[in-house]
Amino acid sequence: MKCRNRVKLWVICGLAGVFGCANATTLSFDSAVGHTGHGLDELATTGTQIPVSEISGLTLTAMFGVDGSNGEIVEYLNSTGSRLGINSDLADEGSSYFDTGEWLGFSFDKDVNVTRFKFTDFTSGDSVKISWGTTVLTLVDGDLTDFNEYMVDWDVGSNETIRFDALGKSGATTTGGFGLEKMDLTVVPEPATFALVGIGGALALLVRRR
Ligand SMILES: [Ca+2]
Ligand SMILES: [Ca+2]
Ligand SMILES: [Ca+2]
Repeated sequence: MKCRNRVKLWVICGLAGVFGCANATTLSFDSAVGHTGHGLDELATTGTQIPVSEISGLTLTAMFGVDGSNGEIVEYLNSTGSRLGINSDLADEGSSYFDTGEWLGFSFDKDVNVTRFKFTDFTSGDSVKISWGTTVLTLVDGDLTDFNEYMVDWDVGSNETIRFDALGKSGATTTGGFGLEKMDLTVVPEPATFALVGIGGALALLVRRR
């Protein structure tokens, strides 16, 4: 291989590392220390910002509420050893599940690429609407993998909201409602990173040409 071609290959590989080959990070919404769910547990004020435990420097804003005509309120977000749910004053709701009418929204302070949502106790009759911008997914049990996952490829801009609305079952048992367990995402590199990669590539070319 000619020297210049080899340099091009290095630059391409470097760019691939930045753009395509980075592994997504899993955010876990259970209550274990070191998981983002730990910071969300017992949050009672919508619009609260918390650090994302698994990604240094990334901040999440959590919004939540209950859609209904009777003035129900969310008492607090509730994470357990396996999932995140909502404790509301809806009658007969599951305090660590998403029951019909309960909703949760996430936004991040950086652009992110979201690739996976994973739920728990998502059983026949459960349904979730996941919306982001003009994208609206209404999912039932059969739409998820055997592991209660759903894959997407969403470039979510900073401060855009991903919202989960529980549409299906309710009730204080594992057959009613569902929990949110995990979410995979990658922080999109900022322009400064692109510039550094570009400068690095140009320098490599100059050095090799001499
Ligand atoms: Ca809890
Ligand atoms: Ca609930
Ligand atoms: Ca269920």
